[in-house]
Amino acid sequence: MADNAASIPRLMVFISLVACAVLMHEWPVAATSASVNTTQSSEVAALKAKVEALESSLESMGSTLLQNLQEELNATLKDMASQACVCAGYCCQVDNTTSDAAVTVTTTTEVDRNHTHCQKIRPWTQGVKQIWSQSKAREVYCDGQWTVIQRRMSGQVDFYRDWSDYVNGFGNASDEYWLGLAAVRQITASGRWQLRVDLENWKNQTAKAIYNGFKVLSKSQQYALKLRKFISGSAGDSLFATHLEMKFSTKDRDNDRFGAGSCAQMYRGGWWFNECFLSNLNGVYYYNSSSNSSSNSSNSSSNSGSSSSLMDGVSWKTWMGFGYSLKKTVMKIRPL
Ligand SMILES: [Ca+2]
Repeated sequence: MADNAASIPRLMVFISLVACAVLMHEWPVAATSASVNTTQSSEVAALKAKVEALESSLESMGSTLLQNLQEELNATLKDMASQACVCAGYCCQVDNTTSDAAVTVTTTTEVDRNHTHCQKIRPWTQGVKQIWSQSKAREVYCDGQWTVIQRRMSGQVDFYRDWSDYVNGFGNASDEYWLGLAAVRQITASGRWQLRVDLENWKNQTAKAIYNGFKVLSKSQQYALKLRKFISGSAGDSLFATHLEMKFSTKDRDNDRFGAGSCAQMYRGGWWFNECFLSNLNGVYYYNSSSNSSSNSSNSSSNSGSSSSLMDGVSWKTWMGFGYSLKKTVMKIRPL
Protein backbone atom coordinates (compact mmCIF):
# COMPACT_ATOMS: atom_id res chain seq x y z
CA MET A 1 0.00 0.00 0.00
CA ALA A 2 2.81 2.27 0.93
CA ASP A 3 4.32 1.63 -2.46
CA ASN A 4 1.00 2.26 -4.16
CA ALA A 5 0.47 5.38 -2.08
CA ALA A 6 3.85 6.66 -3.07
CA SER A 7 3.36 5.78 -6.71
CA ILE A 8 0.35 8.12 -7.11
CA PRO A 9 2.29 11.32 -6.59
CA ARG A 10 5.00 9.96 -8.83
CA LEU A 11 2.34 9.28 -11.48
CA MET A 12 1.02 12.79 -11.06
CA VAL A 13 4.49 14.18 -11.45
CA PHE A 14 4.97 12.05 -14.52
CA ILE A 15 1.70 13.22 -16.02
CA SER A 16 2.61 16.77 -15.20
CA LEU A 17 5.98 16.34 -16.81
CA VAL A 18 4.36 14.82 -19.89
CA ALA A 19 1.85 17.66 -20.02
CA CYS A 20 4.62 20.17 -19.67
CA ALA A 21 6.58 18.46 -22.32
CA VAL A 22 3.57 18.52 -24.59
CA LEU A 23 2.91 22.15 -23.81
CA MET A 24 6.56 22.99 -24.28
CA HIS A 25 6.40 21.31 -27.66
CA GLU A 26 3.10 22.99 -28.73
CA TRP A 27 4.06 26.60 -27.95
CA PRO A 28 6.86 26.95 -30.47
CA VAL A 29 4.65 25.33 -33.15
CA ALA A 30 1.80 27.82 -32.56
CA ALA A 31 4.24 30.74 -32.61
CA THR A 32 5.77 29.62 -35.96
CA SER A 33 2.30 29.21 -37.57
CA ALA A 34 1.25 32.75 -36.64
CA SER A 35 4.46 34.12 -38.12
CA VAL A 36 3.92 32.27 -41.41
CA ASN A 37 0.30 33.48 -41.64
CA THR A 38 1.36 37.10 -41.29
CA THR A 39 4.03 36.76 -43.97
CA GLN A 40 1.64 35.01 -46.35
CA SER A 41 -1.04 37.66 -45.85
CA SER A 42 1.29 40.45 -46.77
CA GLU A 43 2.54 38.55 -49.78
CA VAL A 44 -1.03 37.86 -50.87
CA ALA A 45 -1.89 41.51 -50.42
CA ALA A 46 1.13 42.52 -52.50
CA LEU A 47 0.23 40.02 -55.20
CA LYS A 48 -3.36 41.18 -55.14
CA ALA A 49 -2.22 44.75 -55.62
CA LYS A 50 -0.01 43.69 -58.51
CA VAL A 51 -2.88 41.80 -60.13
CA GLU A 52 -5.13 44.82 -59.76
CA ALA A 53 -2.46 47.05 -61.25
CA LEU A 54 -2.01 44.63 -64.13
CA GLU A 55 -5.74 44.42 -64.65
CA SER A 56 -6.01 48.16 -64.76
CA SER A 57 -3.08 48.37 -67.13
CA LEU A 58 -4.56 45.68 -69.39
CA GLU A 59 -7.88 47.41 -69.33
CA SER A 60 -6.28 50.65 -70.43
CA MET A 61 -4.21 48.93 -73.11
CA GLY A 62 -7.23 46.97 -74.27
CA SER A 63 -9.31 50.11 -74.57
CA THR A 64 -6.68 51.82 -76.72
CA LEU A 65 -6.14 48.71 -78.82
CA LEU A 66 -9.87 48.27 -79.30
CA GLN A 67 -10.26 51.88 -80.34
CA ASN A 68 -7.39 51.57 -82.82
CA LEU A 69 -8.82 48.35 -84.19
CA GLN A 70 -12.25 49.93 -84.59
CA GLU A 71 -10.80 52.90 -86.45
CA GLU A 72 -8.74 50.65 -88.68
CA LEU A 73 -11.68 48.38 -89.36
CA ASN A 74 -13.90 51.33 -90.11
CA ALA A 75 -11.42 52.77 -92.60
CA THR A 76 -11.02 49.40 -94.29
CA LEU A 77 -14.77 48.88 -94.47
CA LYS A 78 -15.27 52.31 -96.01
CA ASP A 79 -12.55 51.63 -98.53
CA MET A 80 -14.11 48.29 -99.42
CA ALA A 81 -17.54 49.85 -99.63
CA SER A 82 -16.26 52.53 -101.99
CA GLN A 83 -14.64 49.94 -104.20
CA ALA A 84 -17.79 47.83 -104.08
CA CYS A 85 -19.78 50.83 -105.28
CA VAL A 86 -17.59 51.07 -108.34
CA CYS A 87 -17.19 47.35 -108.90
CA ALA A 88 -20.84 46.45 -108.52
CA GLY A 89 -22.00 49.26 -110.70
CA TYR A 90 -23.84 50.94 -107.91
CA CYS A 91 -24.45 54.60 -107.99
CA CYS A 92 -23.76 55.15 -104.34
CA GLN A 93 -21.99 57.24 -101.80
CA VAL A 94 -19.97 56.29 -98.75
CA ASP A 95 -20.38 58.64 -95.84
CA ASN A 96 -16.89 59.89 -95.01
CA THR A 97 -18.04 62.65 -92.73
CA THR A 98 -18.31 60.40 -89.71
CA SER A 99 -15.69 58.38 -87.90
CA ASP A 100 -18.27 56.04 -86.45
CA ALA A 101 -17.64 52.34 -86.72
CA ALA A 102 -20.83 51.97 -88.70
CA VAL A 103 -20.33 52.44 -92.41
CA THR A 104 -23.16 54.20 -94.15
CA VAL A 105 -23.53 53.41 -97.82
CA THR A 106 -26.32 55.29 -99.51
CA THR A 107 -27.33 53.42 -102.60
CA THR A 108 -29.35 55.64 -104.87
CA THR A 109 -29.78 53.41 -107.86
CA GLU A 110 -28.42 50.10 -108.91
CA VAL A 111 -27.12 50.23 -112.45
CA ASP A 112 -26.97 47.05 -114.45
CA ARG A 113 -23.76 47.02 -116.46
CA ASN A 114 -25.65 45.54 -119.35
CA HIS A 115 -27.79 48.66 -119.55
CA THR A 116 -25.50 50.42 -121.99
CA HIS A 117 -28.39 52.09 -123.80
CA CYS A 118 -32.14 52.49 -123.43
CA GLN A 119 -33.20 49.53 -125.54
CA LYS A 120 -31.66 47.25 -122.93
CA ILE A 121 -33.76 48.72 -120.14
CA ARG A 122 -37.19 47.12 -119.85
CA PRO A 123 -39.92 48.14 -119.83
CA TRP A 124 -39.50 50.63 -122.65
CA THR A 125 -40.90 53.77 -121.11
CA GLN A 126 -40.21 57.47 -121.39
CA GLY A 127 -38.12 59.21 -118.78
CA VAL A 128 -34.70 59.73 -117.26
CA LYS A 129 -32.88 56.45 -116.66
CA GLN A 130 -29.43 55.30 -115.67
CA ILE A 131 -27.18 53.68 -118.23
CA TRP A 132 -23.72 52.23 -117.78
CA SER A 133 -21.41 54.34 -119.91
CA GLN A 134 -17.64 54.71 -119.86
CA SER A 135 -17.26 52.74 -116.64
CA LYS A 136 -19.80 54.75 -114.73
CA ALA A 137 -23.49 55.29 -114.27
CA ARG A 138 -24.97 58.27 -116.02
CA GLU A 139 -28.37 59.67 -116.73
CA VAL A 140 -29.99 59.75 -120.13
CA TYR A 141 -33.48 60.39 -121.36
CA CYS A 142 -35.08 57.25 -122.76
CA ASP A 143 -37.86 57.57 -125.29
CA GLY A 144 -39.02 54.00 -125.18
CA GLN A 145 -36.20 51.97 -126.69
CA TRP A 146 -34.54 55.11 -128.08
CA THR A 147 -31.53 56.61 -126.33
CA VAL A 148 -31.64 60.39 -126.59
CA ILE A 149 -28.19 61.82 -127.37
CA GLN A 150 -29.22 65.44 -127.91
CA ARG A 151 -32.20 67.49 -126.84
CA ARG A 152 -33.18 71.15 -127.09
CA MET A 153 -36.46 72.32 -125.66
CA SER A 154 -36.10 75.20 -123.24
CA GLY A 155 -33.02 77.27 -123.99
CA GLN A 156 -31.87 76.69 -120.43
CA VAL A 157 -28.57 75.10 -121.38
CA ASP A 158 -25.78 76.94 -123.19
CA PHE A 159 -24.63 74.86 -126.16
CA TYR A 160 -21.83 77.20 -127.25
CA ARG A 161 -19.16 75.14 -125.53
CA ASP A 162 -15.65 73.90 -125.98
CA TRP A 163 -14.26 70.60 -127.23
CA SER A 164 -13.98 69.03 -123.81
CA ASP A 165 -17.66 69.65 -123.04
CA TYR A 166 -18.79 68.20 -126.34
CA VAL A 167 -16.62 65.13 -125.79
CA ASN A 168 -17.75 64.52 -122.21
CA GLY A 169 -21.31 65.74 -122.44
CA PHE A 170 -23.24 68.48 -120.64
CA GLY A 171 -26.71 69.59 -119.60
CA ASN A 172 -29.44 67.78 -117.75
CA ALA A 173 -31.09 64.55 -118.89
CA SER A 174 -34.47 65.79 -117.66
CA ASP A 175 -34.16 68.95 -119.74
CA GLU A 176 -31.64 69.91 -122.42
CA TYR A 177 -28.43 67.99 -122.88
CA TRP A 178 -25.71 66.60 -125.09
CA LEU A 179 -24.78 63.05 -124.11
CA GLY A 180 -21.20 63.42 -125.26
CA LEU A 181 -19.16 62.28 -128.25
CA ALA A 182 -17.12 59.79 -126.22
CA ALA A 183 -20.25 58.08 -124.86
CA VAL A 184 -21.96 58.02 -128.26
CA ARG A 185 -18.77 56.68 -129.79
CA GLN A 186 -18.70 53.88 -127.22
CA ILE A 187 -22.37 53.02 -127.74
CA THR A 188 -22.15 52.97 -131.55
CA ALA A 189 -18.70 51.38 -131.80
CA SER A 190 -20.30 47.99 -132.36
CA GLY A 191 -23.52 46.95 -134.04
CA ARG A 192 -25.67 48.85 -136.50
CA TRP A 193 -27.55 51.90 -135.34
CA GLN A 194 -30.44 54.01 -136.46
CA LEU A 195 -30.59 57.75 -135.85
CA ARG A 196 -33.87 59.56 -135.64
CA VAL A 197 -34.09 63.34 -135.56
CA ASP A 198 -37.33 64.82 -134.22
CA LEU A 199 -37.97 68.51 -134.81
CA GLU A 200 -40.65 70.99 -133.77
CA ASN A 201 -41.12 74.55 -134.97
CA TRP A 202 -42.75 77.50 -133.22
CA LYS A 203 -46.14 76.61 -134.70
CA ASN A 204 -45.89 73.30 -132.85
CA GLN A 205 -45.54 71.43 -136.12
CA THR A 206 -43.27 68.42 -136.11
CA ALA A 207 -41.03 66.67 -138.60
CA LYS A 208 -38.51 63.88 -138.54
CA ALA A 209 -35.52 62.45 -140.36
CA ILE A 210 -34.35 58.86 -140.06
CA TYR A 211 -30.91 57.51 -140.93
CA ASN A 212 -29.48 54.03 -140.88
CA GLY A 213 -25.88 53.18 -140.13
CA PHE A 214 -25.29 56.00 -137.67
CA LYS A 215 -21.93 55.93 -135.95
CA VAL A 216 -19.51 58.34 -134.33
CA LEU A 217 -15.90 57.52 -135.08
CA SER A 218 -13.04 57.47 -132.61
CA LYS A 219 -11.28 60.27 -130.78
CA SER A 220 -8.30 60.03 -133.13
CA GLN A 221 -10.73 60.53 -136.01
CA GLN A 222 -12.12 63.61 -134.28
CA TYR A 223 -15.46 61.84 -133.66
CA ALA A 224 -16.37 62.05 -137.33
CA LEU A 225 -19.96 61.33 -138.41
CA LYS A 226 -20.80 58.11 -140.21
CA LEU A 227 -24.18 57.50 -141.82
CA ARG A 228 -25.04 54.78 -144.28
CA LYS A 229 -28.27 56.13 -145.64
CA PHE A 230 -31.04 58.68 -145.26
CA ILE A 231 -34.15 56.52 -144.94
CA SER A 232 -37.09 58.87 -144.75
CA GLY A 233 -38.69 61.76 -142.96
CA SER A 234 -40.73 64.88 -143.57
CA ALA A 235 -37.84 67.05 -142.38
CA GLY A 236 -35.73 66.00 -145.35
CA ASP A 237 -32.06 65.24 -145.28
CA SER A 238 -29.88 67.96 -143.78
CA LEU A 239 -27.25 65.59 -142.45
CA PHE A 240 -26.16 62.90 -144.89
CA ALA A 241 -25.73 65.13 -147.91
CA THR A 242 -23.45 67.70 -146.31
CA HIS A 243 -22.15 66.37 -143.01
CA LEU A 244 -21.25 62.76 -143.80
CA GLU A 245 -17.77 61.88 -142.57
CA MET A 246 -17.18 65.40 -141.31
CA LYS A 247 -15.10 65.66 -138.17
CA PHE A 248 -16.64 67.31 -135.15
CA SER A 249 -15.78 70.97 -134.56
CA THR A 250 -16.17 73.28 -131.61
CA LYS A 251 -15.26 76.91 -130.95
CA ASP A 252 -11.80 75.81 -129.80
CA ARG A 253 -11.32 72.96 -132.30
CA ASP A 254 -11.63 73.83 -135.99
CA ASN A 255 -11.96 70.57 -137.92
CA ASP A 256 -14.25 71.98 -140.61
CA ARG A 257 -13.62 72.41 -144.32
CA PHE A 258 -14.11 76.14 -144.29
CA GLY A 259 -10.64 77.54 -144.83
CA ALA A 260 -11.45 81.16 -144.05
CA GLY A 261 -12.53 80.63 -140.48
CA SER A 262 -14.23 78.52 -137.88
CA CYS A 263 -17.80 77.43 -138.59
CA ALA A 264 -18.30 76.62 -134.91
CA GLN A 265 -17.36 80.19 -133.97
CA MET A 266 -19.40 81.76 -136.77
CA TYR A 267 -22.52 79.74 -136.04
CA ARG A 268 -21.92 79.29 -132.34
CA GLY A 269 -22.33 75.60 -131.77
CA GLY A 270 -20.52 72.30 -131.90
CA TRP A 271 -21.31 70.18 -134.96
CA TRP A 272 -19.95 68.06 -137.81
CA PHE A 273 -19.43 71.22 -139.86
CA ASN A 274 -18.46 71.07 -143.50
CA GLU A 275 -18.18 74.54 -145.02
CA CYS A 276 -20.38 75.12 -143.08
CA PHE A 277 -23.82 73.42 -142.70
CA LEU A 278 -27.27 72.32 -143.72
CA SER A 279 -28.04 71.51 -140.10
CA ASN A 280 -26.78 72.97 -136.85
CA LEU A 281 -28.92 71.56 -134.07
CA ASN A 282 -26.49 72.76 -131.40
CA GLY A 283 -26.73 76.38 -132.49
CA VAL A 284 -27.98 79.28 -130.39
CA TYR A 285 -31.44 78.77 -128.89
CA TYR A 286 -33.86 81.57 -129.77
CA TYR A 287 -37.18 81.91 -128.03
CA ASN A 288 -38.85 82.68 -131.30
CA SER A 289 -37.95 81.78 -134.82
CA SER A 290 -38.66 85.20 -136.25
CA SER A 291 -36.83 88.51 -136.09
CA ASN A 292 -36.63 90.61 -132.90
CA SER A 293 -36.27 87.42 -130.90
CA SER A 294 -33.88 86.91 -128.08
CA SER A 295 -31.62 84.07 -127.18
CA ASN A 296 -30.59 82.48 -123.95
CA SER A 297 -27.05 83.72 -124.22
CA SER A 298 -25.69 86.68 -122.29
CA ASN A 299 -25.10 88.70 -125.46
CA SER A 300 -28.68 88.34 -126.56
CA SER A 301 -28.79 91.85 -127.97
CA SER A 302 -26.52 90.76 -130.76
CA ASN A 303 -28.83 87.84 -131.50
CA SER A 304 -31.93 89.90 -132.05
CA GLY A 305 -32.79 91.83 -135.16
CA SER A 306 -33.12 90.63 -138.67
CA SER A 307 -33.83 87.04 -139.50
CA SER A 308 -30.36 86.72 -140.94
CA SER A 309 -29.04 86.90 -137.37
CA LEU A 310 -30.78 83.59 -136.78
CA MET A 311 -28.32 81.92 -139.08
CA ASP A 312 -26.57 80.78 -135.92
CA GLY A 313 -29.83 79.38 -134.54
CA VAL A 314 -31.01 75.79 -134.12
CA SER A 315 -31.20 74.94 -137.78
CA TRP A 316 -32.40 72.20 -140.15
CA LYS A 317 -32.35 73.73 -143.60
CA THR A 318 -34.37 71.14 -145.55
CA TRP A 319 -37.40 71.65 -143.34
CA MET A 320 -37.60 75.29 -142.24
CA GLY A 321 -34.82 76.80 -144.33
CA PHE A 322 -31.80 78.83 -143.27
CA GLY A 323 -32.36 81.47 -140.65
CA TYR A 324 -35.14 79.61 -138.85
CA SER A 325 -34.38 78.56 -135.31
CA LEU A 326 -36.31 75.53 -134.10
CA LYS A 327 -38.24 75.21 -130.86
CA LYS A 328 -37.47 71.58 -130.09
CA THR A 329 -34.97 69.05 -131.33
CA VAL A 330 -34.23 65.49 -130.35
CA MET A 331 -31.51 63.21 -131.69
CA LYS A 332 -32.04 59.63 -130.58
CA ILE A 333 -30.56 56.27 -131.49
CA ARG A 334 -31.43 52.57 -131.28
CA PRO A 335 -29.87 49.38 -132.57
CA LEU A 336 -31.08 48.18 -135.96
CA1 LIG B 1 -12.10 76.18 -140.64
